[in-house]
Order: sequence, then structure tokens, then C-alpha cells
Amino acid sequence: MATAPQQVTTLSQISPAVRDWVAEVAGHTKPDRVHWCDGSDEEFQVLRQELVSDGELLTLNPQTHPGCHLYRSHPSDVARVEHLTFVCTTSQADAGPNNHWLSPPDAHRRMDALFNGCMRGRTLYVVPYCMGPLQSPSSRCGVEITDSAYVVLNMHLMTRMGRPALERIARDGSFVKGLHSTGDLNPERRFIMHFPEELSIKSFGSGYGGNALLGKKCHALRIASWQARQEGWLAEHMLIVGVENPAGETHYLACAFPSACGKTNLAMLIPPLAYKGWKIWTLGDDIAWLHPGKDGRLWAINPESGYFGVVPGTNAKTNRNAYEMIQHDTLYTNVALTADQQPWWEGLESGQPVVDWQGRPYDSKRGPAAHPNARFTVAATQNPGYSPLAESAAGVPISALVFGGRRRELAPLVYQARDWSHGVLVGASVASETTAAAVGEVGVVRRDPMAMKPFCGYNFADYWAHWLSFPTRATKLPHIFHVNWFRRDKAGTFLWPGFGDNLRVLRWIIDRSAGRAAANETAIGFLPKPEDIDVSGLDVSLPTMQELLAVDPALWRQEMKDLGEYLRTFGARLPPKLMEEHKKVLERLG
Ligand code: OXD
Ligand code: MN
Repeated sequence: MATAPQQVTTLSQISPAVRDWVAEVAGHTKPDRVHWCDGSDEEFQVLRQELVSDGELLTLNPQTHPGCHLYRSHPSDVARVEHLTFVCTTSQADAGPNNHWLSPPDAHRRMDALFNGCMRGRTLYVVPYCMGPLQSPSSRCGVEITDSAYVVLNMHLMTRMGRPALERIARDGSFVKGLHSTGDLNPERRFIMHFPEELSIKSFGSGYGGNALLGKKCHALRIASWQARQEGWLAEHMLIVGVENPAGETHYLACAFPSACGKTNLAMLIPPLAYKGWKIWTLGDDIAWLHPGKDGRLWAINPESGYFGVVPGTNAKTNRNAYEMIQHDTLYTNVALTADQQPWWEGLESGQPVVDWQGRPYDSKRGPAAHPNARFTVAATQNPGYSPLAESAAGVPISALVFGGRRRELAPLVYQARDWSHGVLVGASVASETTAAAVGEVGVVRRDPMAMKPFCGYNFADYWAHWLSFPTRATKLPHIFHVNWFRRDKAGTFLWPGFGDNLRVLRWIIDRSAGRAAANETAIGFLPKPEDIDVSGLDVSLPTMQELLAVDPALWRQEMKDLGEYLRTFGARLPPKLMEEHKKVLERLG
């Protein structure tokens, strides 16, 4: 039987532009071998087996966790490194005070010196990938060159990668160039550089997560946010979730929270027992690309096709779907082990750790058994709540945008912005306690506008101006809300149960968006009255609800003063409209 012509086209022949770039990089980095990834399951299995044979991956208990493996990263390489992440634009002002900056020539010089000969003795993998459904006009492609087979396995689970992506690149005629090497993992020689004007990324010295899986934070947020501004859309650090009520009506929400604030849990929420007939559909847990549609609404696609989620805390009660989906065919990073090679982490309800995340005998004196930023990588289709619309070329229409942060005081459980421009101010005011997702102190409140502080690839002032331009691009924009699941009382106890019960708050958000729920008008926006949030079956008293929904004018005046000071650090590029919105809130606070 004759072989179909496309089957005999070798990968390196599909796109001359990619072929030339690979040749140039190989000439500089001097690998022993070049492997073009076709994205097939066979390729995934062969690479995984090679890593097992080399001792880089450990096969977990095949009876309890079939298809699961453990990878241990270098102990100095366990999180994103924001202090070593740069946006390299010709003009420093374009990167803005929110980014570390180097001029492109300086950055290239520094990175090219590091990449010189760095792949000697190694394999250079060419990973063509598509962020978003292969047939969607909203998707964008890239090629990651990496010398880490672990990165290739992650990219296989997280993106649509291989031959079909390369074919699309050949059709599109453009792609984001991402060059990655683990180098010698020396933190002194670790940099993640972005060149938005050239649509390229150079990452050296880390094999971990957002530093190394270049399709994710580097491409789908930093580079894509720049492209989105030029092309009239938004690339955001948002989950996408569908909420179906018992009448069969589904609303899609896109929600932005800083890292490790429960986006994966919210995207996979399990309705409380009292909510029979409600269904949650997950479209994405980390990134949303939002495009104005012809119908005037905002439409969202998830550029990713897998999850790179925080493991500690995941159990059948906090996130049953995530817990179930990571029982098989999952790549674990930096979890602990039980005596019979099962993965273990803090928050798991059974088992005992005997080996910690660094492979040492577990000793509680040395800290947690699993690293607090231990991760699972898993294909999205394994999620029992996976929405088939995640493959839709058009995406899903968004009914509400929700911002949130981790704040023990001040921000009420939920409030609604008065209109789009006020909503942009609400997004810009997001602040949150820092978590283990990035290197640095944990638990300090920092400003994280739109949860994009580590991810916006250009000056925040221009970014807010771009957000403020949306009423001229779309006539039926979603309503904007802010939530805070993390309020505590004076003794430090959480006031709101969170997790599945957050659906009660989403319900009010949806009802408000659909114009069928009442609200109290306050200085900071519209709030539900305590009785507007359904707490039936919950142990949440009326005084607790009152506290959760209180707006303390003195605290809010201070907050607005701090926000004003923060916004003014962006200087003359700050859009006047944002400061007008800020002034209006201050006036309303009296
Ligand atoms: C992530 C992060 O890994 O935001 O998603 O740090
Ligand atoms: Mn994230």
C-alpha cells in the first residue's frame, strides 16, 4: 500500500523558518543529537522510559498509581524566579516599572554567552506547539528548543505539540521562538528573558515549571499579553469555568487569582450536597485568552491543554476531581513517597511519608515531606469535569470576570464593580499574600494587579489603558466582580468555608450578571445583602455573613490611599481614566 505523502515528509522539512532557526541554534549550542518531536504517544512513552532508565524519573506504584512518575528537581530549582525574569524591550518604559528590564542587545549578549556550547553531550529537542485548539483562529504557535526531556514530557501534557502544530506554523508563517537549556542549574546563571518585539524567549539554568515550560507563563502570558495589546484582545492569568444550573443554563466565568490562591480548585469545583443538579465544567485552570466576538461578547479560549497544579492540600474533600485525575498517568514533581512508592503530600488523608521530596529519609524536623510548591502535570482530558468546549475554535462566551486575592481582612466575600471602567480599577487593586509558587517570602501582602504582576509582558500603565479601551471593542462586555475566600476573624479562623461552597457566591455573581439579583450600593461597588447569599445547610451565622460583607470606610480609605500611591508610581503613562475611577471611589467613601 502506498504511504500518504504527508507521512513521509520529515518534520524538519515542514517549515523552512523553523528548520533554519533550529540549525542556527544547534550551531551555537552544539548538541550531540537533534530530536524533532512529533508529539505521538509512542514518543512520549519512549522518552519517559529513557528518563526512568537514567534514574531521572521514578516509576510510582503501578497498582495504586498506574502510569505515574516522580521527578525531583534540583533543591535550588523549585519555583518561578521572578527576580531573574526580564522583559527586554528597546525602550525601558515599554517594559514598565512592573518588570525587570535589560536592553535587547545586552540581554542577547548575556544569554548567548551562556548558551554557547551548553548542549554538548546532550540532545536538543525541537518542540513545536500550539497554544489553543489547533483549528482556532485565536490560537498562537511556538517552538521550544530544549535540552530537557522532562520539559518535553510536560509540554506533551500541557500543549498540543508535535507534527500538527508544526504544520500550522508552516501555514501561519510565524511562531514564538523559545530557547531553553537547563545549563548547570546554577542559580547564579539562571535567567528568563523575554523579547516581545522579536516574539522570542531565552531561558537558561532552570528545569522547573514556569521557568522552563515556555508555552505557559513565558509565551501564553508575557509574550501573548504584548501581542494581545497590538491585536485587540487580552491574555490573562485566569481560569475558565462553566457553571450549569439545574435548568440546564450554563454561564462561563473567567477568574483571575494570584498564583496558588485556589484557581485549580475553583475551576474544578464540586457543588455542595445541597446543590443537586448543578454541574461545573472546567475549561482551564490558569490562563485565558479573551477575544471580542462578532456578537459583542468576550469569548475565551484556554491556550493550554493540561494542568500544572500545586499538589499539597489536594484531597478527595478539597478537590475531588483533581484528586481523581491524578491517580493515574500523572507526572509528579517534588512530592514525597510512602514505603510502597505511592506519592505523598501534606493534606493527603492517608499514608505516611518515608522519603521526602529531596529523596532523603523523611524527618519532620527538616520541614514538610513534599515541597509546598510540588506539582502535578496531567492532561486536561483526565479531569472528570472536563468541558468538551475546551476544544471549541470559538471558545466560550464569558458572563462575568472575577478578580480575587488572598486577604485576611478588608476585601469582602464578594462585590461587583459599578461598570467596566470601575472594574478595571478593581482589577488593578488586586493584592494578595504571597505563596510558595515563586521564590521569596511567603505570606506578605503585595500588589498583584489583575493577578498579572509576574506575567504582564509590558508596562502596567499601558496594560490598564488597553483594558479601558474594551468598551470601544465590544458592546456586551461581562460584569466585573471581586471575591475574597480568605477572610479571617481576629483569632485567625477563616470566616468562609470556601472550596465547593464558593458556588454559592458564583451563583449570586451569575444572577447579578443575568440581571436577576438585588444588591446594596456601597462606596466600593455593589454588594449582596447577607441574605442574598444562600447559606442553607452551612454553619455560617448571620453575624459572620455580616462581617464577610462589611465595608469598613476607614480601612477602605487607607486602602484607596495606598492604591493611589501605588498607581502613581507608573507616572505619566497612567491612563487618566483610571485615576478618575480612583478619585470617584475616594469621594464616595467620604
Ligand atoms: C502557576 C503560577 O504555576 O501562577 O500557575 O505560579
Ligand atoms: Mn498561574
